[in-house]
Amino acid sequence: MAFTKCWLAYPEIRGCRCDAISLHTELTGETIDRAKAELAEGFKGLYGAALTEGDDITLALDMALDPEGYRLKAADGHCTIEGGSEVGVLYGVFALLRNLQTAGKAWAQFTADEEKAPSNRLRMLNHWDNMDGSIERGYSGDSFFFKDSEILIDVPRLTAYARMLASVGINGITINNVNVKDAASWLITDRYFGALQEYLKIFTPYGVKLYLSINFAAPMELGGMDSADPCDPAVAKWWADKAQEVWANLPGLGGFLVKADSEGRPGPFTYGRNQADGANMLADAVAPCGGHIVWRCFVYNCQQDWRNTKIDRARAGYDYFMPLDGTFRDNVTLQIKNGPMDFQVREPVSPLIGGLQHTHIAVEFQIAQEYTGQQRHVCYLMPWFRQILDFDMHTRPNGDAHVRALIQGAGNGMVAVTNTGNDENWTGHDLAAANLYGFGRLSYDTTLDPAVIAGEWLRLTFGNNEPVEKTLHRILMQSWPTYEKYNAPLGVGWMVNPNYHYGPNVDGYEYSRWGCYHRASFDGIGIDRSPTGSDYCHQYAPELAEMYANVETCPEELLLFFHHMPYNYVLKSGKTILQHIYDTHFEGAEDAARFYDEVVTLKPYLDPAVYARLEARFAHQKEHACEWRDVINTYFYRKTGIGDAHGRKIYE
Ligand code: GCV
Repeated sequence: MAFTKCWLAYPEIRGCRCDAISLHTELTGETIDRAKAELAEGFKGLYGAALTEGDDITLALDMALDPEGYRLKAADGHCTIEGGSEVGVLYGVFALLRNLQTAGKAWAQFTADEEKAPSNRLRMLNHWDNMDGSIERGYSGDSFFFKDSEILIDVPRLTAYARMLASVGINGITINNVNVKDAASWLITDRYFGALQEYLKIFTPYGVKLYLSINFAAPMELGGMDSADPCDPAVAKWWADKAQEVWANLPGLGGFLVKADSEGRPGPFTYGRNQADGANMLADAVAPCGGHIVWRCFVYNCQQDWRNTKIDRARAGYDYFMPLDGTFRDNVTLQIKNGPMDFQVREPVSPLIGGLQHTHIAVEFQIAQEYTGQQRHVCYLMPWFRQILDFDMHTRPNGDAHVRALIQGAGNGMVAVTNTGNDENWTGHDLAAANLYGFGRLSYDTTLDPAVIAGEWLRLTFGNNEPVEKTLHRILMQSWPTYEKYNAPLGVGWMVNPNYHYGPNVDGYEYSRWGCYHRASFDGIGIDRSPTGSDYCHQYAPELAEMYANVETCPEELLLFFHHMPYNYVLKSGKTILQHIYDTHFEGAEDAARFYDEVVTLKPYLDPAVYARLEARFAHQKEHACEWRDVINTYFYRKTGIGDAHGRKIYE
């Protein structure tokens, strides 16, 4: 299937054409070849210029730089790009091409003086692609990795993807779903080594390490053993031999990603072992091969009884993993979802992120928008991710405990469940590509301003096109607050259709086994997570625990996450909770209608195919936001019998 070039289209910088720009380098190798090819393509698009030999641009190494860092200097038509390694040089080349576009200047006028090192070592995407070609929580077509239990080797598409990832500094991908099903268990066998070697050839020169999700019970499924007990020496030996075989065939493989004891997946609990027993056994198996184990912390009881108000799913990650701090091997990273629940539009930062002091961690984000509009609603998530990175966990009395600091250093980083599929535009909604671009940029530099990232992405994608840039920038920046307005109120989450997770269904999860309740009654709503309830709030450092425990100091956007509150409780705005619910839902639907009206004005300035896709998505969002508004407002009207203070229509 044809595909767009996304932010690597290199649209012409108008009025700045030149015949040639020349390059000199003594460096050689595959990564440098990719860097040169990128410059050639970029200059052809931006300036109509050929890349020739000469000294306009020099590529070199400077071992004093971070291995994935670069230094870019440009003035008077001359530019030097130095990298701490060949990949650093490649990143510098992408930085040059990006900066040229955002500056929008002629080559001779362009100046730069920038030195960068990545904020995080691990900057990874997780694909939830199944080997039948479907994608769990995929909203942009089918997998471009798999189909009918085979690995697809679509070199142009894979190469385009590797370029996109490298251009924003992503350095790892897991290609198969963490729910390892069917043929996927066999990815670590000779059935698939040949095809995976082709993947290594494509991704490695771009600095992107390949990872595989594995089935913890593989010794049983593949090895015919009767146990997968991590403390059984025969199981450990099976994995050690397997690792030797895998790395002998797939040299350069990054490692394995594991979802164990979660939502029906096998894991160490089956054998009375803990999560560290499982992770460390695998870590020891892969260590001689230089392998890395990324172990997910999304472990909770998904067979809960809603009648039991003592169990709190939010507590689970911390309760299971915190006692194990310091016991994980050095080549293990614990991958922790950004919040304690599951990618809701608003959640507190997971206390486990701050709690663990002696364990490598990566924060897991989701750009697939499972609960934030599924790439049919616009929801630019970087403002939300940036808030999370900026959050101070207060867990290092003498040091920096902002999330962004806690994920620095070896073995740590950021991961996103990705939003790509084989749709022509990669991400279904054209604006969802801003989340892929943005996640990469933010993981490389956690201090970047989400508004700046959005501006870059727009300029790179649409060229210098003022009406488009201005309008879409405004929409992107308002999109997450808007989505939150017409979604579940004040941090309580989960008012969605079960399984599908799209569209409003206030009680969809209320009486189920999944542990995600809002406990709305005739007089109030929210979960008591203070000491009178589950006391989840004491999983945080004392300052935060106190803040969350007290209704006066609890941030209002999370009030119902932490407290069961009466509908007539008056918020700082002077409105009751009930009126706040009504107002935000009316406003959210109005915002969505305005987005549509604004997008329609862009018709003359957009490529017709892009416009048609955008118009259809925004029309749907506008209508669907009304559905959200009406379902939620009606629900609370029926619970309370109290109407809108401004007399607006609430259905009965
Ligand atoms: C891959 C949520 C999603 C599941 C997903 C799971 C996870 O529960 O709905 O589709 O499974 O998270 O993160 O493992």
